[in-house]
Amino acid sequence: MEFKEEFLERLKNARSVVFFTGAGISAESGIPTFRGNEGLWKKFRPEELANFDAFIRNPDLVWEWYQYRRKIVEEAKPNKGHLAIAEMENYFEDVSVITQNVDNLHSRAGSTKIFELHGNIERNYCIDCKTFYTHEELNEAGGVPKCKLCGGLIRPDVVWFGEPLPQNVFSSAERAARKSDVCFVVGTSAVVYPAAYIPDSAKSGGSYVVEVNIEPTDLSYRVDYSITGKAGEILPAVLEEVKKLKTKESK
Ligand code: BJW
Ligand code: ZN
Repeated sequence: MEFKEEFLERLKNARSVVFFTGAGISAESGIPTFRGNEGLWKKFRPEELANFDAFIRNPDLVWEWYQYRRKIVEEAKPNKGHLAIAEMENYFEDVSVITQNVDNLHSRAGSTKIFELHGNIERNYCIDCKTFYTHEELNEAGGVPKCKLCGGLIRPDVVWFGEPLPQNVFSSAERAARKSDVCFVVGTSAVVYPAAYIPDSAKSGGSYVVEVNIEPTDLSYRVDYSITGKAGEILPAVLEEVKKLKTKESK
């Protein structure tokens, strides 16, 4: 695979690298994206399911939707894209993963510095007393579980529309993006805010922004380099280049 010379030069000199990821990076692990032809939203309308009011109106339905997705996630494995990102930690001083995904696959692939902007489907908490529950602690027979301490409804620890992102996570992610030398934007339509500001933060700090996607997005005209292709193919090829560049450097 041939890459632009300017990109290779920036990679060679980079100390700090950020990967900002979306649902597309997990597509090759068999997890449906949100807005593609096979997207999750095609089968379930987001306004019916991914907001707090919908949960209060019909908690069993929303809980069932997350149970269905949890099963897909549990059976999925990190793919070559996730693994290539994790391996980058061997070649750069500082690697951060800023993800919109709730599937935990970056962690399972071995990445160590991860900012989860939209939460994690493996965690749950009580909407009233905020006690956290792992999956094993919940009795899931018969719809949405109730809190053992106060009887409140248990919800997944994810960020729904109209809810704020975890503030400290988002500001740390913005800082990491701003100080990065190269920022990869992988498998996201970049239409959901404020997460979609991350590439702009990177750019404003002088980072070289590289998009990896199977098709053009709203962001494509604003990045330094747009690479068209599957994350599971492009990222391992980038890793191979990095290995070559970093070996040359040490000679
Ligand atoms: C591949 C591939 C392969 C496929 N290889 N590529 C302006 C500023 C701020 C906010 C707003 C704003 N305008 C509107 C808002 C409000 C709203 C918003 O952004 N709406 C827009 C949709 C219009 N934002 C919010 O409500 C956010 N909160 C907020 O603003 O709070 C304000 C507040 C402050 C103080 C108090 C109270 C409130 C919250 C947003 C939460 C989003 N949540 C979800 C659900 C998470 C839980 C769950 O998973 O169920 O997050 S929605 C969904 O979209 C999910 C995703 O993380 C997110 C992004 O989707 P993503 O990852 O980009 O996926 P897709 O499917 O869109 O794209 C996949 C891409 O992959 C495609 O491009 C493919 O081509 C590509 N691809 N295969 C490479 N193999
Ligand atoms: Zn409770």
